[in-house]
Amino acid sequence: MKILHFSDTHLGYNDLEVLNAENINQREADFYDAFAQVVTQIQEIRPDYIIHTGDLFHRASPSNRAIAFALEQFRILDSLGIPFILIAGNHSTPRTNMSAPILKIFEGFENIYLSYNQTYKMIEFADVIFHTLPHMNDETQALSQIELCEENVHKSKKNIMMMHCSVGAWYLMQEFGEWVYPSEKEYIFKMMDYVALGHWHGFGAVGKHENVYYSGSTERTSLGDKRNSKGFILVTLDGANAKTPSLFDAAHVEYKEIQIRPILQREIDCEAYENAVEKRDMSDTKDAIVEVKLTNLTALQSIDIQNAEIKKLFPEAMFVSVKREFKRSQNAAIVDDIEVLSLENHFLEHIKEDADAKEYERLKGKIQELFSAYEEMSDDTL
Ligand SMILES: [Mn+2]
Repeated sequence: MKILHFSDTHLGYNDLEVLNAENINQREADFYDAFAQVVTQIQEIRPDYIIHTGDLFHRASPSNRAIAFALEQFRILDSLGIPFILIAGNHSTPRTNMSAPILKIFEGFENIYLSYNQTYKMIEFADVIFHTLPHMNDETQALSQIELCEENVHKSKKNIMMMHCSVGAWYLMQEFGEWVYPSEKEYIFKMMDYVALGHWHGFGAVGKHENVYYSGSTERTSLGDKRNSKGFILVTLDGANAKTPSLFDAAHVEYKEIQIRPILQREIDCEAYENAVEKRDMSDTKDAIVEVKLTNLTALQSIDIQNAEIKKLFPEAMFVSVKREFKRSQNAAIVDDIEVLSLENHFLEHIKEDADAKEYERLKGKIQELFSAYEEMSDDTL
């Protein structure tokens, strides 16, 4: 059995005030493109089931363009004759009952199954049960809904759990109304063949669990997300479970990348500004989002060097953002402002002193990942 899992497509998201040739916000178009790439892959792979774990749209009330795009893509998916199961995430759940859930518009498609009513819903097929727990505004209800899920596990079929939440506090996105899955209920994961998660925007397995995965988002919803790899999961479950129901067969999980606009980081050392400008690395910057960090700035230089001037240094980039990092010896108030930026390097330097080269390399990757996760969390607002 092959299940294609994707999530957090955030249709309708827009950013950076750059328009494309069709006068559509370029980043908004990027999100449509990412979604369409997954649909193309679905047409090639032809999985047995398709699942989406929330935040289909960026907002609870998306724009007409986002809705029209989604309907067009859903028509393609529906025509494949493959069951497509979707749950609501925090972004697509209205916060009051004044507004209807947007996923309702997909009711009536033959092969599309929806879960948006803020309660547990079991979606059952001949060989598999999808246990869906969509986003719930009222967290006090969650426990009873999880217990319902637990009662409905049937060992004669495959059991797939679908949620949009943070498992533990680690995967919080610092957004309004996020839901943290209660840790005392994590034992349920062992009763499942696969647990499909949405909310966290990076791909990965969750902690000690072998069968619990975030597929990640299909694009980045903030410049704080430095990941250049986005995609979806293809899960393969074999048929052994029915014969040996007491044994848990680890799901075979494959991560498939899509092509997204790269985000690149470049540094210009202002201690030798002219030289650094001359020697700047322009490779691969065509159509990329380029984040230029001006380092060792003095207060005077900072006034002199205009962002527009820096942007001109990377003329082929789709967008250039400029970050300023001041010389250490400068005014403490200025240093405070850029604390997040320099803390990472400061920390790396500290590690370098204490670790041997090999260990440093290993830790460096980990530290950069943690810092980018931190930055994403602090940047990612509704
Ligand atoms: Mn999301």
